[in-house]
Amino acid sequence: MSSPTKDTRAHSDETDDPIPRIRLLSRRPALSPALDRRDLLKLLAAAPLAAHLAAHLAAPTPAAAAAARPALAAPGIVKPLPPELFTIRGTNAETNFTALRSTGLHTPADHFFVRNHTSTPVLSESDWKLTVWGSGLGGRRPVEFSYGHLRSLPSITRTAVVECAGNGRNFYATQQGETVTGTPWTLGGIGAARWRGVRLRDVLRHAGISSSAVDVMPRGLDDEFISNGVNHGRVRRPLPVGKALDDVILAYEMNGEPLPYDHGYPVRVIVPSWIGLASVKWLGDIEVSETPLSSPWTTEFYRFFGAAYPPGGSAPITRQTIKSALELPLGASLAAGVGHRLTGRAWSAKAPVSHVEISTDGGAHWHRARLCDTPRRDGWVRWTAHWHPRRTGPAELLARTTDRAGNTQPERTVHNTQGYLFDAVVRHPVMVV
Ligand SMILES: Nc1nc2c(c(=O)[nH]1)N[C@H]1C(S)=C(S)[C@@H](COP(=O)(O)O)O[C@H]1N2
Ligand SMILES: [Mo]
Repeated sequence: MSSPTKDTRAHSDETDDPIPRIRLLSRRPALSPALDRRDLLKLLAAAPLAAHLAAHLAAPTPAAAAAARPALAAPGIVKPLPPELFTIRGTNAETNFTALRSTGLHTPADHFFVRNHTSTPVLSESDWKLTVWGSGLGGRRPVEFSYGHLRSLPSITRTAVVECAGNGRNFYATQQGETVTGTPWTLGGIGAARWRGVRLRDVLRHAGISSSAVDVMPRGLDDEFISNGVNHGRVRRPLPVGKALDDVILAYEMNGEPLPYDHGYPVRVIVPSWIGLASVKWLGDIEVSETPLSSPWTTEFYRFFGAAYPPGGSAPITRQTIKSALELPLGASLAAGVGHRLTGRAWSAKAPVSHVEISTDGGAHWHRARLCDTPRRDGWVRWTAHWHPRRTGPAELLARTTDRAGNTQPERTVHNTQGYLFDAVVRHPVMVV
């Protein structure tokens, strides 16, 4: 979502890169277009390299892409994307918020949104290793961790949401009449899961992080990200040591299962409360530095640019913000004269949710929703509210979250050109019939 145009075939040149990875076999003869991607995946299930290739073949030609079934329309995503669960947005898949209605506090992996800059690499844990390197190791040589070594370290398990910085971006246009660039997510660029893994802190201490280290930069093993002809390299973004040594996890399980391919198998970073980009998937290496680090993801993307911000943009965005969402399609029809149980979710990256208010008359009157879960840091709460519409015609349903630090959703979000961190109350249109 960093840029509206992406080269979905982006991949690296065969440079003398010290870090082993599985690459796109781009010079293979073309496979029969009659063979669809699902057949291919089935056929090649036992061969990870070939499956990786298959994952890149979702849309070999525009004609084939047009003919593809909607469930297969996201190039580079491995898992099935049934249209009732997902809306495809370029290389990404947004969870339909309505589909969360039947799920609990943890989003099942098959419902979890996917945000890919390029495409999912199908890696294997036996070939995988993590390299920790850089000037922040006090002169020590790079240290490698195998998957087995990582799994032998003490583990922790915790619930955290992963939410894209662009979640809600579409409402800058539809609700505020403003132009922004990037993937037009509605509110489904978020999911919550139980992550199990090792503390980044433990890995950094094993590697011998020195007291002069200031920044730590995890990097993914997926293809280099090329946008508008510019190669930005592999997805990476620095974390200050304070955050890296605090609550960051190198996760290998999601909801009690090994990570799915699309969510970072075999190991991903989880950075609680920060924008999803920081939670680097398919982790390959971590640079530890005694001088500050940057990447295109902290200089060009994931900063606020626009009239309200300095000419060079704001500081890099770190934390996510506060939101609420209804588990109801935008534009849903509801019968007049009967009671409806409205359901939704509320979350804040800054503090546990305190309360949620609902307005069914466009914001004139508000009443409290009932919270169904104990609010916790870095998670979300489910809520319900009752509505008995009497008059037919269009209506707007509003839900407004307030957290325990006193943050509440504003009526309008200050514009930024890339449409990050939309936090305003969403005016959810419905039709009473
Ligand atoms: N290596 C790598 N890590 C990545 C990305 C990516 O494209 N490549 N996308 C990031 C972004 S922008 C988000 S919002 C989250 C999405 O995580 P998910 O796909 O598991 O939902 O992963 C982040 N980690
Ligand atoms: Mo994101």
